[in-house]
Amino acid sequence: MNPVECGTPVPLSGHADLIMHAAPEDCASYTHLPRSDETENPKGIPAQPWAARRNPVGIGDPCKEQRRLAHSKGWSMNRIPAAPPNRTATAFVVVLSLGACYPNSPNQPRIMSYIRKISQGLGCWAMAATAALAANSPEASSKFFRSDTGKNFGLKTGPLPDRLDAPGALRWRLPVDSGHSTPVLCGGKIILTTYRDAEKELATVALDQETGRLLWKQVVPTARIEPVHRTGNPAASTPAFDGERLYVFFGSHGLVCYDLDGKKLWHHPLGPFQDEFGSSSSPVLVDDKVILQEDHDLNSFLMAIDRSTGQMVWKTPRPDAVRSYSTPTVWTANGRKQLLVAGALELAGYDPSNGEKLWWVNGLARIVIPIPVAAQDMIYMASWSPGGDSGARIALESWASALGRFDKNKDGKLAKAEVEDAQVLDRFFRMDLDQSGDLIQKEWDRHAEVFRRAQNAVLALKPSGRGDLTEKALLWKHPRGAPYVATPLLDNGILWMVKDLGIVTKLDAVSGRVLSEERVPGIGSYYASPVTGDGKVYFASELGVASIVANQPGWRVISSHDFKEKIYATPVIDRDRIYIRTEKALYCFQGKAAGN
Ligand SMILES: [Ca+2]
Ligand SMILES: [Ca+2]
Repeated sequence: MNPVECGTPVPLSGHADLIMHAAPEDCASYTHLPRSDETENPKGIPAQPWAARRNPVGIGDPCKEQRRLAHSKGWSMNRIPAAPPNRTATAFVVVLSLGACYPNSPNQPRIMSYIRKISQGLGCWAMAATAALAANSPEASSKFFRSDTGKNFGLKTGPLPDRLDAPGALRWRLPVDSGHSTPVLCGGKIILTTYRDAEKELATVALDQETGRLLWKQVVPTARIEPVHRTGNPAASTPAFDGERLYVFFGSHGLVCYDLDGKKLWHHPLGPFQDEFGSSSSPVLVDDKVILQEDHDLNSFLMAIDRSTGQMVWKTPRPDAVRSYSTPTVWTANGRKQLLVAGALELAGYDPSNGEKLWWVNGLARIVIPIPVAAQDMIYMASWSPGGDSGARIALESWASALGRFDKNKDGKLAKAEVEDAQVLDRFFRMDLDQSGDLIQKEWDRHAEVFRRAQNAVLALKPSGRGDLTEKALLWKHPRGAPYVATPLLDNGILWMVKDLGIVTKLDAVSGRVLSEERVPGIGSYYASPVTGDGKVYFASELGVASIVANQPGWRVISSHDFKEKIYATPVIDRDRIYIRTEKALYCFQGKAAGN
């Protein structure tokens, strides 16, 4: 263990996969360890396919809502698009001009999320004070994205920094490989999944939570890396943790279980999934099972895997579910646990013991990325995707019309070479369910139906009973403010949401009343979900601007800091520290330091 030279990137013991870069004010605490995974990760092992999570693309993003709000507030609409807007709409009837808005904010990474184990009958971590025993267990003390079921981590956070650029606020910065997964804190370790593009290497790494030093790294053997969306990353799903074992999902490589020392316990192969954007949904835990939701173009399913053996317990097909990238939430209602599963157009409740679909509610977007937020007896579901806003809907023309325009050889099918419409070509892969290279009416109509039924909204639900609860369960519905990727934050009766352009909408969770519609300093897309602690809500934009807003009914921006490194992962708060993962590094900020 050698101290790292202050401020100098230093390759770790003979491998340059992780480099520690000591913050000058804290360099004495930096040490490094040799990697401990040599036996698990031999180079040249025959690899296997695996997939990653990636970002769905929608084609025209009308951005009407953003424009309306920006106009009313006098905001600038400037933003930096990741790609030129696609404005050609021919086969699709776009009932709204695309304007100068950002094209499509894809989805994120984000993805990710989780759940956690909670004391019986109580639904959320905020109640953990009543479950001291559970709170003392390793599992209960672990923290990862939405392990708090959407609430904050309780009352023990803080002090947290008011300014990330204040002197002493940065405890350490550690350059890490790319990845959109959210850091997992467990047993004094920070777990990350990573991807190195040059070597096509997918890995799970463990860092010391105090110092950031590398403890171990495990690489999964892969023959190929499946393509991801332009904003996606193969290391997108956030691991789950139960106090003893980590459950790491690498798309079509499947689910891998490690102990806290990095020893592989089992591997459950999965995929490949039919989805050119890959898979980003994250594993969640309930009872003795690991739950996975995989909604892709074909063969979507929800499944449970035995935590200890890696064997499948049950698998429930989701034949009507087209691609989406949400993650299930565990909800306890009337003393019974349910899996809340959000997919395209529909939120459903499943019995975790056997996978039975108990009820469902329609009214979701055509691509759903945020995860359900569960309160005690309420569920909040926000979803948005291009083409679902009232007055800005995208509709697919009829099959007869499309045939008339494109079917040059009059065989009743549309070959890719026949279609001259960019909007259809953009979606050709997902529409061509049998991957035959041409579209038939059944494939066309299925996609048209998804557009027809899509709704962008925030729903407050109180489901009770079985079957279709669309009408019965709805308490209120808000048509604006729903994010594309970032999961809402429910705290102290306020539902916080951040969507592209940095628009933050705060709703009264009981009534749905708008408390405020404002904008944080960072423009552009938002993939990271907001988190809260110590009276502050932290936001992070794709372009790397982190903003701190006072957690109060009124609106007050405390500070903003530009990392100048892209951010996709959701920050994690633990006591007086906040961990922020950028595309290049993991940062640990501390509120106790001088200057805060
Ligand atoms: Ca044809
Ligand atoms: Ca076909």
